Amino acid sequence: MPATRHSVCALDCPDACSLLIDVEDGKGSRLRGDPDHPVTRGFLCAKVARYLEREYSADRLLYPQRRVGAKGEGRFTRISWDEALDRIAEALHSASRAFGPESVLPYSYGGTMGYLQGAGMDRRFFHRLGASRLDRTICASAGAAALTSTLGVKYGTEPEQFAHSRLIIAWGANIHGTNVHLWPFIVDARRRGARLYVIDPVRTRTAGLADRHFAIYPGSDLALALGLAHVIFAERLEDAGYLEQYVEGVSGFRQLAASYPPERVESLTGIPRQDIVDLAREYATLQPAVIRLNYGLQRSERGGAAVRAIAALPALTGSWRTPGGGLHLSTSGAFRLDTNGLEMPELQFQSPLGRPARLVNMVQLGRALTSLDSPPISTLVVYNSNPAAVAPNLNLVRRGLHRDDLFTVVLDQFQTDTADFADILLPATTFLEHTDLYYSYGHYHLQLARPVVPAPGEARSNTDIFRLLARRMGFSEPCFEESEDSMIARLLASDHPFLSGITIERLDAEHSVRLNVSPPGEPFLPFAHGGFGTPSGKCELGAETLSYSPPSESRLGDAALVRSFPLELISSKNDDSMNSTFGYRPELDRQTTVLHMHPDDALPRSIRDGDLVRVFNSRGSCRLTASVPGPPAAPAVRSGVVRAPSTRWPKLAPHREHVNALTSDNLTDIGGGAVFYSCLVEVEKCGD
Ligand SMILES: Nc1nc2c(c(=O)[nH]1)N[C@H]1C(S)=C(S)[C@@H](COP(=O)(O)OP(=O)(O)OC[C@H]3O[C@@H](n4cnc5c(=O)[nH]c(N)nc54)[C@H](O)[C@@H]3O)O[C@H]1N2
Ligand SMILES: Nc1nc2c(c(=O)[nH]1)N[C@H]1C(S)=C(S)[C@@H](COP(=O)(O)OP(=O)(O)OC[C@H]3O[C@@H](n4cnc5c(=O)[nH]c(N)nc54)[C@H](O)[C@@H]3O)O[C@H]1N2
Ligand code: SF4
Ligand SMILES: [Mo]
Repeated sequence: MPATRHSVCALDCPDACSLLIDVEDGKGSRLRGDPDHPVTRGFLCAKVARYLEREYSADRLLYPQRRVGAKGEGRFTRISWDEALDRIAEALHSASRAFGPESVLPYSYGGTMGYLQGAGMDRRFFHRLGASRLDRTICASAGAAALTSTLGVKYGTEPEQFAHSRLIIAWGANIHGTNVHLWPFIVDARRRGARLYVIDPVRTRTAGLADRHFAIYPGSDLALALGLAHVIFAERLEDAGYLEQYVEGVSGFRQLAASYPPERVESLTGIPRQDIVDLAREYATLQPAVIRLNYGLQRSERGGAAVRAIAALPALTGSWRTPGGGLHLSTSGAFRLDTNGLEMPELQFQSPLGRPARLVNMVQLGRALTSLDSPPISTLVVYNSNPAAVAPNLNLVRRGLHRDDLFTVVLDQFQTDTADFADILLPATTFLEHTDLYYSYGHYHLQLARPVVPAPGEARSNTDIFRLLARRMGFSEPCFEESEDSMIARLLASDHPFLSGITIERLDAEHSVRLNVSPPGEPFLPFAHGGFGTPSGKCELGAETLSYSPPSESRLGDAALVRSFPLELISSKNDDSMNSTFGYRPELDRQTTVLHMHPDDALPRSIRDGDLVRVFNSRGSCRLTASVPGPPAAPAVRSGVVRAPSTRWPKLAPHREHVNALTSDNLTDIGGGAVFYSCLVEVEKCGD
C-alpha cells in the first residue's frame, strides 16, 4: 500500500499548490492536488500533473561535474563533491585576492518559491563573502514598486473572494494559462451572472473564454486606465465618500484624466471609444467589480506607471469596500516573515569588504559580464535560474558567458543552456526532496513541505551546498551550521499580527495555514476602511508620475525604429510551460517555436501558415514557424502585433536561436524591471 504524503509545488506560479503524493518503497507513484486546500481544490495544472516524469527523468543531474569541452559545448566529466567544493573555494579565494569579493556575482531567480532554497543559506554565504548583490528585477519589480507606491503594501483582493464579483477584469492576465487556480472562483462567479472581460493584446486562452476581449496595443495600458478614469469622473460615477476619506492626490488625478478623453485614448490604445465608455460605466456600476492584474503589462517601458494608474481605479469607484471588489496583482507582501533573520544582511559587515556590496541589475547580465569594471565580474554562481534562456538581450549574455576568464558555477537539476557554460556543475534537489517553507504571490496560505522522496545520486539542496561551501571557505559563524528547522523558526519569529499563532509545529500538522489577515471564515478586505501602508495612510494616486507617452519601442514610438521594425513582439508565457523549466519536453519545444501573426501582416510579407520565418531587429534574430490562422479561426493577435509563446531551451534550436536575442535589456520607468514586451521587430519569410 502506498503512503500518501504531503508536498507543495515550488514552481514560480501564483497558485503555490498543495500536493498529495503516493509513495511506495521510497518512490513517488501518483501526484495530485490536495482536495482540502481552499485554493488548490484538488487539481493541478497540466505541467505539474506530470512532474513525476521530471523527478525520475534519466536526464537529471546526479553528480558534480567539471567542464572538459569548450564553454557552451556541454561536455563534462564526473568529479567528487570534495573536488568540486575545493575548486570552487579556490576560485572564490583567488577572485577575492585578485579583484576583491565584489567580482563574484550570484545569479538566481524563480526556480523555487521556497524561502530556504530560494533566499536562505545562499544569501548568508554571499553576504559573508562580500559578493556583489543581485537586484532581482527580471519579473515583477516595476509592478511591485508601483503597487507599493499607490497602496503602500503589495497585496490585494483574496482569490477566494472573486466568487462574489459581478465583473472580473483580467488585465494583462492570462488566468487560465498562468494562474489556473483562480479560475474555479471565476466559474462560481459567472454561474451567478458575473461577466469576465479581458484586456490583452493577445487572444489568450483566457480571452477566448471571456465575455469580451479588448485587444489593446502593447504598452498603452496607462492611457486606457486614464481614459476609464476620465469617463468615471465625467459621468460622476466615482465614490466621492471613499475618495474624500481614503485617497490622496484626487484633484491632480482628476485633472490628468481630463486630458484623456475616449477619442484620444482610442488612438493610443486601439480600443474603440464607445468600448472605452461602456467599459468605464460597467466597471463603475457593476459592483463589486474586481481587477486581476498580472505582471504581463508591466514588462514595458511605462509598465510601472501603468500599474499605478490601474491600481487607482478601485479607489475611484470604492470597490475595495466589498467582498469581490478591489484588485489583485500579488499577495506576497502579506507574508511578513522575518526574512532578515533568514538572510542575515548584517554578515556584509563581516566580509572583507566591510560594507554592503554594489548592486547589479539582473536584467543587464550581459552588460555586467561584458563591460562592468572596478571590479569586473570574475566569478558567476547561478542557481534557481537559466539566464542563457530567459535573460533579455541574450546575444550579449552569451558573449559574457563565453569569456575565458570568467569562472562559472551552476547548480541545477537539469543540464540547461546555462549549465553548458559552467566550469563546475552541481546537481540540485527538487522540491520533493528537500524541506522548505512556501509563501505564495496568489493567495494567503503559508505552507511547509518535508522531503517525500530521496534525492537521486549525489544531488543536494541549495541549503546544503552553500553550507558546505561556507565550511570550505573557512566561514566560522554558527549561522552556517544552522538546521533547516531553526531557519524556519527564525522566519516565523516575526511579530507581525498576520503571523501570530503560526508555528512550525502547526505547519507540520496542518501543512497549510491561512495568514491571520482576517478572522477565520471572514473575507479579507484589506482597504475597505482605508488602512493603506503609504506614508499618508491613504491610497496615493501620484498623478505627477502618470502622464502617458508611448514606449519608444512601440508602434507610436521612435519613428526611425518603427520604419525598420514595424511589428510589436510579445513573448509572453506559454500556457503549458514554466519559463524554461520544462523546455526539454518535445511538445513544449514545438509550442515555443511558433510566431502568431495576423493575416494582414503575413500577407504583404508572403508568409503563409506554417512557413519558417526570420524575426529580427538590431539586437538579433530568431527563426520561428508562422501561425497564421485562416477563417473561421480568430487570429491570436491584432495586426501590428506578433506573439511568440515563451520560452524554449535554446540548445534544442538550430544555432541555439532564441526569442530573447530580440528582447531589450533596457529598464522600466520604475523598479528597474525588464521590458521584454516593449520590443519592435521585423519578420520575413525564410528562404529555403
Ligand atoms: N503556464 C505558465 N504559467 C506560468 C508561467 C509560465 O511560463 N507558464 N510563468 C510564471 C511566471 S514567471 C509569472 S511572472 C506568472 C505571471 O505571468 P504573467 O506575467 O502574468 O504572464 P504573461 O503571460 O507573461 O503576461 C500576462 C498577459 O499579459 C499580456 N500582455 C503583454 N503585454 C501587455 C500589455 O502591454 N498590455 C496588456 N494589457 N497586456 C499585456 C500578455 O499577452 C499575457 O497574456 O506566471 C507564472 N505562471
Ligand atoms: N522572452 C521572455 N523572457 C522571459 C519571460 C517572458 O515572459 N518572455 N519571463 C521572465 C520572467 S517573468 C521570469 S520570472 C524569468 C524566469 O526565469 P528563471 O527564474 O530562470 O526560470 P526558469 O527558466 O524556469 O529556470 C529556473 C531554473 O531553476 C532550476 N531549479 C528549480 N528548483 C531548483 C532548486 O531547488 N535548486 C536549484 N539549484 N535549481 C533549481 C530549474 O531546473 C530551472 O532550470 O524569465 C524571464 N524571461
Ligand atoms: S505550477 Fe502553479 S498551477 Fe501548476 S501545480 Fe504548481 S502551483 Fe499549481
Ligand atoms: Mo516571472
